[in-house]
Amino acid sequence: MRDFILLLTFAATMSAAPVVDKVEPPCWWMSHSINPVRLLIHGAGLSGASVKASTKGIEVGDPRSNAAGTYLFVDVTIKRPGTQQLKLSTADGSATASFEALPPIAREGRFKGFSQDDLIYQIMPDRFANGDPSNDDPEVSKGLFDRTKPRAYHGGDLQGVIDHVPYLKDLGVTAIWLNPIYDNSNHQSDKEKSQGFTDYHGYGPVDFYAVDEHFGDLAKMKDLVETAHHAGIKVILDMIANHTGPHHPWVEAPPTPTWFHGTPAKHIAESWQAWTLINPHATPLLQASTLNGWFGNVLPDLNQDDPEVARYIIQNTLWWIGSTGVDGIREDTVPYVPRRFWHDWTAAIKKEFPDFRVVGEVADINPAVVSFFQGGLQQNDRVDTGIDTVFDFPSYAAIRRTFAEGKSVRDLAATLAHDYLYPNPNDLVTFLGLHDVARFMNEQGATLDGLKLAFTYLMTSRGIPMIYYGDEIAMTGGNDPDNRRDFPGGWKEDARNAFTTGRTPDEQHVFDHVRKLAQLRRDYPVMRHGEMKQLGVSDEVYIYTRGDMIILLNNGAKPVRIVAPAASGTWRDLLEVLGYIPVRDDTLNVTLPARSAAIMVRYSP
Ligand SMILES: [Ca+2]
Ligand SMILES: [Ca+2]
Ligand SMILES: [Ca+2]
Repeated sequence: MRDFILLLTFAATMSAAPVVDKVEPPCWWMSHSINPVRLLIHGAGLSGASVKASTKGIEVGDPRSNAAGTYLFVDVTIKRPGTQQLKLSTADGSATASFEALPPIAREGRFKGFSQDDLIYQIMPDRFANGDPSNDDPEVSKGLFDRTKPRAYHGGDLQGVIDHVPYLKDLGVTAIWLNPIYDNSNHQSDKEKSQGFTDYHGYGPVDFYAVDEHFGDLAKMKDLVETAHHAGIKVILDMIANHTGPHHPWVEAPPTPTWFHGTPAKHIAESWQAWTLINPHATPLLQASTLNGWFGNVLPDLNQDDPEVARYIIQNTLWWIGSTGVDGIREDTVPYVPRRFWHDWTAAIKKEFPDFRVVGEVADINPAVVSFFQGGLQQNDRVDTGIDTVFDFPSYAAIRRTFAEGKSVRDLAATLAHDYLYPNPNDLVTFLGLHDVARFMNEQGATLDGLKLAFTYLMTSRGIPMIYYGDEIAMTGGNDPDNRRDFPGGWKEDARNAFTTGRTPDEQHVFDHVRKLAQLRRDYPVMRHGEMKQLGVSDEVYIYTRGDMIILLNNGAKPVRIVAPAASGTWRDLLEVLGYIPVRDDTLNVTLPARSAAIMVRYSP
């Protein structure tokens, strides 16, 4: 046996003819702002290889291999579209690899960005709808698919999203954010195997140039974007630049020695110390556990200070945008990446796709931390990230305290006092739930009336509102993964279908309210663009305006008399709680029922 192993080793050393198994990116466009594009070719025996193209449609630069001969970096300039066979030759032999030179990117109706005119809907593809049962369990023996286990794959996919575009359109959604669709590992985590611990959520990529086979493929993703665009719905893709999944092949054999911060055996443990990132007195040493640590102490941390890593990520982002036609990106774990990288990354995106927009995840409830990462301003490090907007976690926390727990509404009003910190507070993406927090309805004290008030606030206050799938039907669920239950009716074997006629009365009640708010937001531009001004606030009552619209919220358990300045004439409550109200002496004087809201506009018959 020992001799046999020696023989194999010997054979491996001798048979050094080059082998190629992957070219990244697999294609690129003519007339692109990145031209030449840098290819990362993976294989074996690539040391000292020369690279020749099969036609004059592309020009090939001087290749460089890593020490192990497993990766080759080579620049290609695209002159004409067409399929290329790249021939890689060494003294020991040659190999070929395909690369597609594409015509210039088609732009019509694509890369549109998102704005205050939009209503975003977040979908976790594995948990929304199963449109293609044939992809549920690609590797049956591994047992990754099991709807009874909260951390296993449940079978939801891109076809399921396509199938429910009419539902989203009817609800009034104008943009969808999909959690990551990259190919994730087909390993189950060794710990907690009984729970079916998989990467169904998409945040552990093992291939940055492929769609996970549980969700579909690149062609299916293009279908999804086209179908959504046809319905007037934009698409926001979730992307990750901070880390890879623990099973990415780079972890065992990185393309450069500095590809990652550390190795599985020796790396910095991640510890979230956001204050070090915004603090002018903090040293790089103090920031290292947040910036360079392995997220959750599990996910290998990419080193964006290695220029090859930075270039790889930038090209990868532009490849996904160009290949799919998406309109925006939701970028994961923004604070854990050097801000200088974000500056370069957003500049590269905007150069090619000027209307494109990025929303960054800064999961912190301190506005001083969150605002630091919104682009449009150089902060104390002289860096402008260029990231268009960020999620409004501080408001989210206040919305929960106010409308779920029933605490004083002053807290919510006071949160907006920090808006002066943001380069652009009106573009913040606001929400009352998302995939990383327990559902609104699971908060202590949460009621349907509270949820409706929270939605009214969300859709009438400043920002770009976002709905987490299922909150529009008051879905319940505790912390991750319980907050990611399957949408009822997304699977044909489900007992009822809440996408159509199978809603319970409570679900229908909230759904109708959210749909109504979405319609109002569509029909009344001031709800999207009107300046937000606070007129009055007490423990129970919040009165504010959007342009010439007045919003009244009563978060208290009793009816309350509200007096507010308003032009004389007839006013009307768009939510139909108060009906038509005559206003005299420029004073609105109404009684608002317990835990309800009114959206007042001037009525002109
Ligand atoms: Ca499926
Ligand atoms: Ca996979
Ligand atoms: Ca990092």
